[in-house]
Amino acid sequence: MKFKATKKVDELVDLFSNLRERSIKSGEKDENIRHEFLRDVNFILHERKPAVSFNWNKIFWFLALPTLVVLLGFFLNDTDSSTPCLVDTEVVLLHDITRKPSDCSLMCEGVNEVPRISNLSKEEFIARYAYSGRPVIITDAAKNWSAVGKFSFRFFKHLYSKNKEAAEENADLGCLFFPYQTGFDSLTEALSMPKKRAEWRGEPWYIGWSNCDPVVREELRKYYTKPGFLPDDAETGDQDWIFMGGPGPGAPIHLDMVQRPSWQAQLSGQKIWTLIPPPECEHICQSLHVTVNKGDIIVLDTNQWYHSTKIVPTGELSVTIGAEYD
Ligand SMILES: O=C(O)CCC(=O)C(=O)O
Ligand SMILES: [Fe+2]
Repeated sequence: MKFKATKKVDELVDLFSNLRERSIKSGEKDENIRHEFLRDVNFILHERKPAVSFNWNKIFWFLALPTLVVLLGFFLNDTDSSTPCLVDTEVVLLHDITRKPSDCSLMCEGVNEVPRISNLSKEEFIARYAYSGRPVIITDAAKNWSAVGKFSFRFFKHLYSKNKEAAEENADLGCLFFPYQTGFDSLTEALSMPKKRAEWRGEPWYIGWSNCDPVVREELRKYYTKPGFLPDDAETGDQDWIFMGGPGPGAPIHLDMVQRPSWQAQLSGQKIWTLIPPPECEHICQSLHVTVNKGDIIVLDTNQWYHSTKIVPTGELSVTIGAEYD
């Protein structure tokens, strides 16, 4: 029995490896292959079907599918450590295929661009955007924050040199570091890059991290306030998310594992976002591209929209701060 299962997994691994090789040969990027793979699995699982009554078939798939996914992830991660994996971790894949399907008519039906609105009132924000999943840009909403122009590579280097432990990743607390294509092991290492590189006269870089250190949080919040369009009783999360880097690719396409929508303020530079609806909404919703300018705030449910970013060459680093809200 064990042998049979292993053989099946081997066959699946061969199948996916061949597919991947063929796609790479035909000019596809590895990142897109992973994305398409996850979206296809998603589509199969989230496609709305008439309710099926309780039966053994359903129970079998309920038990077998997560097992298969875990086995597949394990084998793909383990078979050959010299080639990049199709599936990074079983957790990401499991999250992607077990997430709650989106309400497409609420989040994206009829949306063909991300609206840019100035002076958005709390009432309009609550009625149209806050909890619908519809993305929006509130222009100039962060323009008067002193964080604009203040938050920079030098600012963060100084801040974390005074709070060394805060720069260490702690996944249990949710303090994460995203090196993207840089290969940095930690925020400490990233903030120690040579001055020349930091000033964008060396190898390109883009990084992101979340802060959950109370001292750092208090310091950061001296320079910004809760965005004015958020409902009075809305809590903005304790965790600040910061993304920073120069022209070129930002975050690759992904879906987050957060439960709440987020806002992100562009404090310096300019960033282009690509938003892709989840597969179950593809038939009625479309992908969107939008540019966020310095001083603007984008509101997005990163748990429902697949998203990627690209930094525009403006002569300034892109620096953003954001948080979830409820
Ligand atoms: O700002 C970026 O480049 C990516 C941000 C992101 O992925 C997020 O806020 O969920
Ligand atoms: Fe994200």
